[in-house]
Amino acid sequence: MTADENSAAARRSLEGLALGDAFGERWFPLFRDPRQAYDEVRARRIPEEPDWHWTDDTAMALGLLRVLDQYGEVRQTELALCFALGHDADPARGYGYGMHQLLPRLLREPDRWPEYTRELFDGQGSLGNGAAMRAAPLGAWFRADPERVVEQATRSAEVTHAHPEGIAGAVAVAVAAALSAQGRLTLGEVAALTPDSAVRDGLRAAAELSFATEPWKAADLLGNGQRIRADDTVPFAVWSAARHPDDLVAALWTTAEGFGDVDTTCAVTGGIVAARTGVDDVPASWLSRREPLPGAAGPG
Ligand code: F2R
Ligand code: MG
Repeated sequence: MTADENSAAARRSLEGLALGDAFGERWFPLFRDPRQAYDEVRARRIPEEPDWHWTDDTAMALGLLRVLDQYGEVRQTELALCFALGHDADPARGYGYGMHQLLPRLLREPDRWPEYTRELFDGQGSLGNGAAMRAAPLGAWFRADPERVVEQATRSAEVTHAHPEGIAGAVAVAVAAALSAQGRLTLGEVAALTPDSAVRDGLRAAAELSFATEPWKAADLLGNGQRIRADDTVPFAVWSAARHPDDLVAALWTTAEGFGDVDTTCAVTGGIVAARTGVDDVPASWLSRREPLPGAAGPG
């Protein structure tokens, strides 16, 4: 595979990640009336707002893709600086608490990421879903080599998420996107390549869960990201992707039905499924609403 092919594969995934992020984010205001929000999702009525803005999920995925485009692999200090620059340019994209602590420090001293990242959350490091939410395009990039997917996803996560659960979430999502890009996504294989962790336990539970299960029920069993942790976010989002591996819109509706951290669950699902489908079959009414990505004339 050439660098251009890898970049194009990652970009397809990124388009779906950003679509899921922006679509999912629009549901938060409706959560004030959960019954109405649920009815809207069940009726498959898209949020009416004309502008669906993407959030930190997309901002950080853009940073990661920029490093891959420049170096062809994860360079950790460069990635730390890229994330910090993205945060500095627009800190109001809904970043997690830990990232607001970490990224301004990395802007000044990006090479000290091992120490600063470890200091978060009383020295445990972050186990948030933030390393997972940005990892799908990386999986698409390295899709031909599963071991490299695992190694590069680990390196991409370590820059912000020192806790093993945060890292496992990123590995799982990157592996799922790589398998999706090759048309052979299964929850069992994602679990097999994910390090021993609560994330992997959740993926194994997801592998046992029939795709006939109602999405709200699946989210109830697997977690819907409400705790913003990798282990309560990744299993349901990957289950939704595996339920609709060839249909991005159906996958996003399934994920939205779980509610919870819906920008991030939808970003994860979107990035995984779009690694296979791209966004060509997404209705224009969705694509025209999504905030464009930098460096692109429009989604596609
Ligand atoms: N910030 C949010 N969502 C809240 C707002 C949602 C909505 N827009 C609204 O209007 O209501 N989303 C963003 O944060 C998530 C990514 O988080 P990330 O990057 O992992 O950040 P952080 O702060 O490191 O971790 C997230 C939370 O996880 C818990 N946590 C992490 N490590 C922990 C530890 N070692 N022990 C205990 N808890 C830990 C904390 O609660 C962190 O704040 C995405 O959803 C993104 O979109
Ligand atoms: Mg977000």
